[in-house]
Amino acid sequence: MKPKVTVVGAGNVGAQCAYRLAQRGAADVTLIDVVEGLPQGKALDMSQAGAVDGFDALITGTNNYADTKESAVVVITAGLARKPGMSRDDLIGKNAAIMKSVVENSVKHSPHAVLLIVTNPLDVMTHYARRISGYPANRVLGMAPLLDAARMQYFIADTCKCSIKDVYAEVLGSHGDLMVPVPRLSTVKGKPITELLTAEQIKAIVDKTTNGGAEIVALLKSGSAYYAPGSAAAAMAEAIVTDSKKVISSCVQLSGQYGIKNVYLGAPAKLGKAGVEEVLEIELTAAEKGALQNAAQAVQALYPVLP
Ligand code: A3D
Repeated sequence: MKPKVTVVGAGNVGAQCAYRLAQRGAADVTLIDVVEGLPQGKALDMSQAGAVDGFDALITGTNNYADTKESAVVVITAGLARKPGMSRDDLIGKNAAIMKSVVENSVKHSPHAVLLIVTNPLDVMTHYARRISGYPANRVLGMAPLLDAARMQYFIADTCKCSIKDVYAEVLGSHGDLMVPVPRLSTVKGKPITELLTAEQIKAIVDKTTNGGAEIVALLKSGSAYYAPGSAAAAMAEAIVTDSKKVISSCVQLSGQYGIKNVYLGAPAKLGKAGVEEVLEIELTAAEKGALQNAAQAVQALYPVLP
């Protein structure tokens, strides 16, 4: 029997995550939403796509948390997405209420699960999910740094006119204006982009990465990005259920790394069955470390706003 991954929220991100998980084949997927019929309809549609795309996966749609029982990973995408002109932090009140009920229900039926948070504002919601769940920090993490790195990889590949597969990008910090892309550690086939591109080109890549989500929100006019976010959440859930020990940039609780304690922030983390099995501390310059500490302060300043 395959491990079970529950995806809460059958909207844009949740559906893409469920579909990519089904295609990847490492887990059975339960898709749950408050809207009746929505997860059931999408689960049927995805199951039938298996005939065309050549995968067998058990995808169940439901409105009942009893069907999520004994999930190995619960991916939480339930919540409002931003509209043009909104910051991610504007979502905090409404999404905290949704997060509370989702976490309480999930924990009741899957007391040993790893919670993977996608709902925005990401860094704050991940901290909140840990608080509500009472789980140890290794079993609650957030998706976003992987997405932010993917966006930076795209902008580097586009600038260098090379394959995205040859590009590595390092992004730390928060999922917002204080994100910390690190050009010095971002490479094309091992060569740092600081040796390949001009300072102006690098600044443009950093700015586009930081505003990557807002650019898509402005173009879509309603809703936010979902293909890359859903794929990133699926890749992380798979890394956990397969006990892969892959190092993936994740939103994790820091416990002294980078001089920061008790704050959820983006950093490279080894993922396996226990969730976050190790947070890696990479050597940063004083400026990079300072930027990370600014991000930590900004995220922490939002904690008192939570109910
Ligand atoms: P959307 O397509 O609106 O889907 C959200 C779904 O959540 C809807 O189907 C709702 O019915 C459902 N929902 C609402 N309340 C509940 C509940 N209590 N229980 C179960 N389901 C519920 O939005 P989306 O999929 O585009 O985005 C979902 C969330 O992810 C938003 O908060 C986005 O801001 C966030 N998001 C985060 C990232 C990151 O990189 C962290 C990227 C993209 C989106």
